[in-house]
Amino acid sequence: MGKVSDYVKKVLSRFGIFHYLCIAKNSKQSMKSLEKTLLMLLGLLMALTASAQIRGNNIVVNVQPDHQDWNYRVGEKARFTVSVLRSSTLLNNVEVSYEAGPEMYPETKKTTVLKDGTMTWTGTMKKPGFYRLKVTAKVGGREYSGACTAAFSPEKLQPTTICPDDFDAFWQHAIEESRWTALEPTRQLLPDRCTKDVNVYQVSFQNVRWGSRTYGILCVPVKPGRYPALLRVPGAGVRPYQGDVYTASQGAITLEIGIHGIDVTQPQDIYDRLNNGALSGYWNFGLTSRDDSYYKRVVLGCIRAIDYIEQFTDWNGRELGVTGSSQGGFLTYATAALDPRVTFAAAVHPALCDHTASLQGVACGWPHYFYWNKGKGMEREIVTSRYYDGVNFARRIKCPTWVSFGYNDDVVPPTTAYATYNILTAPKTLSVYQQTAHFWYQEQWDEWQQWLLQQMNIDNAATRLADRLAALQKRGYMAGHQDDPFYGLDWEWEWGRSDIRDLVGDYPAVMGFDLGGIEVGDQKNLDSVPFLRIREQLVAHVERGGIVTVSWHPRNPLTGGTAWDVKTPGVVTSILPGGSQHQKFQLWMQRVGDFLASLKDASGQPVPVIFRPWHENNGSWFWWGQNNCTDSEFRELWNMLQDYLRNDRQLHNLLWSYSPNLDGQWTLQRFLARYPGNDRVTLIGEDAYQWGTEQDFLTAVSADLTFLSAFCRDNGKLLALTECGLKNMTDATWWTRVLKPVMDRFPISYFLLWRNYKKEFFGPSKSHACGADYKRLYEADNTLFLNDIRERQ
Ligand code: BMA
Repeated sequence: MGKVSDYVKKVLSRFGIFHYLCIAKNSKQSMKSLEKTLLMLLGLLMALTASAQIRGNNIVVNVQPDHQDWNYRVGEKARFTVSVLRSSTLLNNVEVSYEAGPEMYPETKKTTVLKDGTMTWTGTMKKPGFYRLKVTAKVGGREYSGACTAAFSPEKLQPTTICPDDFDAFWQHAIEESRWTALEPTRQLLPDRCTKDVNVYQVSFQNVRWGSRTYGILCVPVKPGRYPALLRVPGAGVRPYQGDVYTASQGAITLEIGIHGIDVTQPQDIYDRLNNGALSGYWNFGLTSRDDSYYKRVVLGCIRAIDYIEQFTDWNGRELGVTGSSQGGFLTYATAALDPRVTFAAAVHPALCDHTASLQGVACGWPHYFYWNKGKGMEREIVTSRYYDGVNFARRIKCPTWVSFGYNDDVVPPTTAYATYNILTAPKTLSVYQQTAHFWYQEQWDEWQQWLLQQMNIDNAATRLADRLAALQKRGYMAGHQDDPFYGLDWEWEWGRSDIRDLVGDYPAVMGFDLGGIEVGDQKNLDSVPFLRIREQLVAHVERGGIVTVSWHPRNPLTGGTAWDVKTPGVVTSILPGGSQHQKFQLWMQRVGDFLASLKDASGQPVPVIFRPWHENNGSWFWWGQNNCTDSEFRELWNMLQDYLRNDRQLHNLLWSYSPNLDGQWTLQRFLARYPGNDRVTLIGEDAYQWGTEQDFLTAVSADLTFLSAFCRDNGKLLALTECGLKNMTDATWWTRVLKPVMDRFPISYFLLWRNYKKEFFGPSKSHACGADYKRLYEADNTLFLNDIRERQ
């Protein structure tokens, strides 16, 4: 039964029915008849899955704009072509009525007969907004509608809603007051809904006063662990909930709550009666006072839900998101704005935004409080609405936010959704699906799921790479080489060539590349490799099943010198917020971000990259090194780059590697002084060269790997030698005699030999005496090259 329920919800959602139900168009419309239809449809869908299905209409009204993205500039003319089609061909002598004009304020309403089933229409707007042409054809006693809503400079739309001065004080006080009531949570297992991977419970907790409870469905992965969490807030309506078993099965705790303070597992019939009885039009309840508003308890219930999640010992203490559509979009904005514990938010066609727009003759958010009545005699309601306007919440959000809606939405006007999006100052992503009305497209649903999983660090390119590295590590350690496909000891720029492949017949499993120089807009990196070539070879290696790592030797932003220019103190200080070079460094980060964002495979998917900036920071030869900045400055530096790439640029293909230099004397305290934190690092690698005697190297590297491997084991991190080598291979048996025995003792993921630059080389070559020893390394059972890691991909 559990599976069936989940399936039902998925089916409903995918067919857009769920969201149709989320909002009855207005309070006058009977939810009951809608839900009856729903149940019929559902029965039909399930009955028909094995046989023929009913899908779509044979008659279609198509309204097509002349701009593919449906976007126009103010004053520009949008030309629409209408076609009424039967079996994909134009229908003759069809009667249509149409209305055209700014959204919710049509200027033209006409009826006409289309001789050949087609007509054109031109519309424009003098100020930013949305212009809709809606056409309804009458054929055989039935009505068929189609619409197209063109956007005019939508990025310039601004909401009308005023923010009360005491908005924050009101909500802070309300939250504090609600916390005087203990949560006193209850949890009841729903055995018939559990799956082999997910335990499903009905839970409840007190929200704003004794006895007033929020109910919901909690889904928790069966496998013990610490998981990210997702709060799902509902669309409008009164109904039971199934919970989000699907997301939970991917490795997350999910809590889907209802808002009405009642059990969420009863038969539909009970909710129908409430919906038509005591809760009918609940969105209008208490509109005359901010303290009486129905939504006050609802919003506070969402905050208490976060209080509740925070107590879970199986929550990982990091990712905590909120998402919902329609009324749930509004609640998403409210929760993310009021609660700093929320780390990401996704709002789909968010309702309750910009209530007062209609007072200025502009489309206003659902439930269109001041549309028909034009706000006459409703001063108190207008004041109240400002405390419950998605716009005033959106302004306050700080976490990454994903927003999606359709231009054809006739419940939540895109005018309000876009204006609210524009007011967001948080890192934000807009994904428009022009043609959807108040429902979802499959692609939109998938994109939303994917975004949520990425925010929770589940199933993104970097997580998949981490899993792969962990699995490969059990079989041995991978061989790596910097700049492998560009040049070697006695060749350069030969397509497909590699010193390692020349010698052993296979590419190294890991290839390293460096971005030094990209920050200043150079075409080639500090070692004269064109960035175009780096992108091409990096992607090629991933496409052939290999693994890539990227380092960055940025120039000195204060002096203009190289990464090794450490004569002038205060370089890190100068680029942190408030520093003289801060702005310049923003541009440098932007260029790095542009390059990393461009690393996509042939199907357009981001390729996973082990990214290891600010390496060797425990030495003092780089401007970010030990004596060149304080510990806290270093961590600020790390966070500034990571937050920019992760949050502002939304790059989820980077596996972050913290990569200090061979030290020999690590203590936990010293290591932690600069360590960015477990939530910021996936792989810890050391750069370990033998610059001095073999004995000194062995002593130091053994001590370091003993320390680091224990740290990695205790903190769930991967371990690697992110750079290593013996300059110019002055000892032809160094690899198997010195390096290999050490590596054999530790759970190392890979070792990366630095580049084969003629004057300073670290890798093997067929033309050098060390080649024979490297072959022995290749032949060992526990060394992995490209073919070894490719075959089991
Ligand atoms: C160093 C040397 C330099 C090179 C730099 C960045 O260790 O190999 O020649 O410029 O790495 O790759």
